[in-house]
Amino acid sequence: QTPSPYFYTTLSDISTNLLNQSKFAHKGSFGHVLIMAGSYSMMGAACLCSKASIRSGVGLATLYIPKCGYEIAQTAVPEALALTDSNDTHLTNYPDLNKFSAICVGPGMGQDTETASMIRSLIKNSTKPLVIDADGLNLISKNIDLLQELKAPAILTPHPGEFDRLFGKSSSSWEQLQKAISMAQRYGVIIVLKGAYTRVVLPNGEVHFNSTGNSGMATGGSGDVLSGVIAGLLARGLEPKDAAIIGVFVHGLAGDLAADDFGKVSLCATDILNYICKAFQ
Ligand code: NPW
Ligand code: AMP
Ligand code: MG
Repeated sequence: QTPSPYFYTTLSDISTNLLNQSKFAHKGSFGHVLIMAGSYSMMGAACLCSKASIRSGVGLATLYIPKCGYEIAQTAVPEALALTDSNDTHLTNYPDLNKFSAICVGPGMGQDTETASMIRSLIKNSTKPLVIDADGLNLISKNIDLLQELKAPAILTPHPGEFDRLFGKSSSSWEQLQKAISMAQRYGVIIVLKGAYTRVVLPNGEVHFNSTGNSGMATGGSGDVLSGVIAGLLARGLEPKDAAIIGVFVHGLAGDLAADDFGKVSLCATDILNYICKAFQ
């Protein structure tokens, strides 16, 4: 009998050993994440994402943003280093990737054609593990076989609308899930199909349904926080599978703890961010 490929992630599945903090640790022990995000009018996404990576225990975070975002980033996320692109309003390039241990690309990035060529080049050249979210996914959807050119492990974090843009519309959420399984296998990527019971789909066909999270999280910026959490864990050195499953679980738990205090109606993405620490505890 073939074992079921379906799993349900609960607290007992989360290995806290993976989050050990050695007494002798220094910030170099916990990786350096590069967050490539933001554009004119969507700097909030870049700030939420980078702050979430820091709350998830990464040693250092560098936020790569268009020039218009420099003062915003330095003020809103003083913990992050800020590096600017040569362009004022959107990203056209990426920095030297050598010193980074993982990269998150896409939140609030916009869909300019120059940003599209930047992401094509990033996908073909990065040997560092990638989290691809939001406009990173929207840009790839115009040329899906780019995923065949990935050199590094990648975690894609689409909401159902982004998933449809990437892989075409499905007639039901079951059909969408089956498509996610075959796409994860075809391209050798992890697909985090977001929503209630977010499904983490692995290239080996396993699907891990998440047990945490609530409808209060259906609010702008929630997903930008999630991609930051996963990227922070990835940069810390977790395997992509663990970063995705634990990241999704912790993000949902932060949302649940925030909803306990503030209620689902008023919950906002900053609340999720501020409860990541309680969730890790
Ligand atoms: P509908 O509404 O149901 O018809 P978009 P976005 C669908 C940035 N942000 N189930 C939905 O369909 C992001 O990072 C910046 C089913 C609609 O068609 C991105 O870069 C913020 N369908 C950029 O904005 C805060 C679903 O998808 C479409 C679905 C655009 O991202 C906000 C909407 O999605 C935001 O994060 C679901 N669960 N969810 C900032 N403060 O800087 C969505 N859809 O067009 O991809 O827009 O997700 O807002
Ligand atoms: P995004 O659409 O990219 O901002 O992502 C939304 C985030 O909020 C994802 O992590 C979703 O899983 C989460 N979310 C949205 N709606 C719900 C819901 N009804 N139940 C649980 N989580 C949700
Ligand atoms: Mg999003």
